[in-house]
Amino acid sequence: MKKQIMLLFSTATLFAACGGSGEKATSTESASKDQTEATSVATTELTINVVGNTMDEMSYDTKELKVKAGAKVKVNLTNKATDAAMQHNIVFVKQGTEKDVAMEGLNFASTNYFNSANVNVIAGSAIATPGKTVSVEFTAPAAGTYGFVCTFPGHFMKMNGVLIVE
Ligand SMILES: [Cu+2]
Repeated sequence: MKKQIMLLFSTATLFAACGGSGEKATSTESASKDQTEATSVATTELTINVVGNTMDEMSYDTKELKVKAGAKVKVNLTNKATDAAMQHNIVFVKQGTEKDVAMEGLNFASTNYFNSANVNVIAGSAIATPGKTVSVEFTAPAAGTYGFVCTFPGHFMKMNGVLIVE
């Protein structure tokens, strides 16, 4: 009996370990994209959290991010949820295309629910599972107002905001 329980436990641990490492690979991938060119220019680092544990509650803790045009930007997104169903990302887009990018993203589950080749997409992060932080790095575009959105299925309506480039 004891042996059986131990076996179950180690299987569960294995599962958890698999999930964790798979995810890490994705976020490292997106983070390393701009790493080579980020050496000379200082990076503007911003933090944004997702709060809430249900589809009703879920929300970015800020609706507005501000950066300077041409700046190297690193945005760290932390998912504060504890419910496993709460999975989020942050995708920066041309303002007004949040819904389109999110809807198209339904067909891009394997690339974090967005199409990075879409001309309206500036940059996007990996999916952050509960308790995790993911990062996305990009060069701020020309001055203006842009949007950001979570493209995880069903989230774009509640999870969006603006990126102001000065
Ligand atoms: Cu979300």
